[in-house]
Amino acid sequence: ATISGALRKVIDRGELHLAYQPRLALQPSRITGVEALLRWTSEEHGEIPPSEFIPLAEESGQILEIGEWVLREACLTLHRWRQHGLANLNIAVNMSVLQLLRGNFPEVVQRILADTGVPASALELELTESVLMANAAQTAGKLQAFREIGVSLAIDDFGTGYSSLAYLKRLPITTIKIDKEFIGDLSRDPDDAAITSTVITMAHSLGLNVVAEGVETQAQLQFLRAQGCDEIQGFWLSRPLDAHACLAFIRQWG
Ligand code: G
Ligand code: G
Ligand code: MN
Ligand code: NA
Repeated sequence: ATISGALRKVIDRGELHLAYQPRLALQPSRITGVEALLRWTSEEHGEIPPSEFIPLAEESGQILEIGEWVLREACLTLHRWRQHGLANLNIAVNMSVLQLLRGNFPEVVQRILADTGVPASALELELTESVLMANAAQTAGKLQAFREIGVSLAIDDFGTGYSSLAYLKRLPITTIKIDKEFIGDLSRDPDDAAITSTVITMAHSLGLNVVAEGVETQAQLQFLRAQGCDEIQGFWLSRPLDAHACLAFIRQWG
């Protein structure tokens, strides 16, 4: 079958799983949570990256079913970890705009939280900047429903799309995730350093939490700490890990 054909049976065949990437707060230094990242190992086609199959699932509408599977699986894992001594751990889940625009998604989220025993305050939903801004008028109202449930909302890949600052103020978001494109060149490119420190300052003045993605080196970490960045993610801390390895990693971090 084609990749699209194989995708149609992906849940029934149990070919999806999640990887988890830890997220570190800088002051004081502690692991605050993980981001759940979807993985597909197709029996027929091998590993297929999400950048390839998520657009297909969005085209077919199957992203709704897959997104629900991701959210449930992520919450089940988090609940297990919270019961095993990591009671304050949070989870961030990537969300497609199609899920957001679907009318009843807040209820779906609420049901999954109730079913799995995860408090709303432990869940953050990530939406990409480009998608949020392209649908800003439509999405602002939808986002409010999630805030009313008590989940946090992050703008992912910040800096790669275009953001109207007016919308940043108006959207009921809680977190900005600075795209790894800016972090990667921090030490070499003064423009990237200027953009990053400006985004941090601006986000803080709007009362938002700032996460830097794609942190790979000690030098990047030191720059971000000096600029008052709240949290980091990236290979410097850890690659995305399977659930078992991620739990062990968080435990040994202390
Ligand atoms: O981890 P990785 O580089 O493979 O992720 C690639 C992209 O896929 C990222 O932009 C990430 O936001 C997206 N992605 C990962 N998991 C999910 C998911 O569960 N749902 C959606 N909609 N996107 C995801
Ligand atoms: O778009 P989103 O932020 O959801 O996607 C996260 C993606 O970034 C994942 O594919 C993940 O594997 C990747 N990633 C996480 N940390 C690093 C890093 O330090 N360097 C690079 N190059 N990629 C990273
Ligand atoms: Mn993300
Ligand atoms: Na990102």
